Amino acid sequence: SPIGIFDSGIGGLSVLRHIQQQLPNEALCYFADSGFAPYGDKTEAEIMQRTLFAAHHLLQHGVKAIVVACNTATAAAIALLRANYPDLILVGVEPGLKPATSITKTGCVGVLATSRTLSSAKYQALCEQIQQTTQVRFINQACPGLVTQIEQGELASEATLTLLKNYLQPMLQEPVDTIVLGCTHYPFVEHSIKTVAAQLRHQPIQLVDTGLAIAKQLQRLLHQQQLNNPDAEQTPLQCFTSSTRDKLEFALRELLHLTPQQYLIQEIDCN
Ligand code: DGN
Repeated sequence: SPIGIFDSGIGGLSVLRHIQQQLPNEALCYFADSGFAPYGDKTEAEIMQRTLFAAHHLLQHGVKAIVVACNTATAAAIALLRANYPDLILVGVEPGLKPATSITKTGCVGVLATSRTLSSAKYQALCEQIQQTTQVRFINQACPGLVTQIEQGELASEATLTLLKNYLQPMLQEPVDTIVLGCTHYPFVEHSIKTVAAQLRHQPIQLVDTGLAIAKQLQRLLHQQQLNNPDAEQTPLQCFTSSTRDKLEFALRELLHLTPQQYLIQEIDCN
């Protein structure tokens, strides 16, 4: 049976590509809730409802594990999912503050995420926990509008670069040397972030993406429960979207470099 992966849109594909590399034998099932993106401006209750919907849909397709490949949905709803599905392998994503803490030399780390993630109790608790044992300072920056740009395939347009400049300028006035990509959409604008950061500051900035760590954690859990697939499967990536297929198709081709034979897309009715 497949592994289910879910995000508010195409952002979770930045996690999916690591899962594909790390677990090449596994069949994957991806749910893009693009009809309801961005989650950043939804209420916590709405995000919980969407997350339950996505999990239910994936389970109907027989998944053996679910990766909530969205920081916003993880912060708002992973506890609810765990309570509803206590026996299911569930993996969430959260901003990579711990890896950033071990990388930074200046002790000052920038965090880019949605405002929902940054204001969540889960994120606040993570910051406090780290600050009890280290002197590292976190400079948080919410990035309204950035997920929408990425959903539209605008990875390096003038408008996206201007938005990034506005968000990076304040944190780069501090001695930040490491920036956490605290939203799964953001690795797709990694190149633009580096370009803009280099214009604002000459010292190199290290970016932290948690996709690989998530894939490894999933691998460990599958192994522990002996649910990993020992034989190579040649099934195409099965995708579902709550919006029209075009955005997702663009992302699969342009961002993951898949050929049309390697995926199937189904539009689903969410109401
Ligand atoms: N990819 C989601 C995340 O990691 O938070 C984006 C949330 C959103 O839709 N704004």
